Amino acid sequence: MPHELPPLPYPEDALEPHVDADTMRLHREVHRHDVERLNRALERTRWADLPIAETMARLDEILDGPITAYRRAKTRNHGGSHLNHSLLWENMSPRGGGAPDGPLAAAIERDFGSLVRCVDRLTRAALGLVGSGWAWLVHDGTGLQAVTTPNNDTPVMSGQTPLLALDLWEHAYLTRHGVRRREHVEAFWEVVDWAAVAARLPGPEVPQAG
Ligand code: MN3
Repeated sequence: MPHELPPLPYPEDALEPHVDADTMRLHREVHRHDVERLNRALERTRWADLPIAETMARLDEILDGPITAYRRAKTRNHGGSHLNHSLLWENMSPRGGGAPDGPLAAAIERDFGSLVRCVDRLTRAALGLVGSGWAWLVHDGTGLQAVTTPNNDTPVMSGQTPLLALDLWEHAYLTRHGVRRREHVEAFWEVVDWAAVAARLPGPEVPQAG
């Protein structure tokens, strides 16, 4: 079964005025093209049917051998795009914004001091990234971190659990904001679906018996 563009969980204009419909249409096309190119890269290989998160987590192990260097590079880029964008759509909602509660609020308080400081750390990371890439709220196994990845690299490649994805490629904001990445980042905070972010938080470790 080839990879498929996941349906958008809301209409393309649902995030107006924070994310405009033209940007969303272009952005969905970017994702669609990357899914097509990912499928071409994996065609007739034994890893074509793996879930994309598993492929990205096991990239070196799965795409082994000198003749697969081209496929590995293509899979890293287009597979990362597919995984990252799939998370991005779920991270946003017309009912977004506001503040998290429950275990996510507690974890943010513990690891950043407050939601304001968490958002500030992520914003500064996003504005500090040179070139195309992503900013992330991740869980690293012990706590939350604000990190960035270049290009379409994804935190699962280094064993981290991505909770929140912020797209910093120019296609995500050029239409609406020109080169003003800060405007794009500030608009993003208005549509973040904190409940969806919280749902990705790993549960407490269950001690292994004997
Ligand atoms: Mn994008």
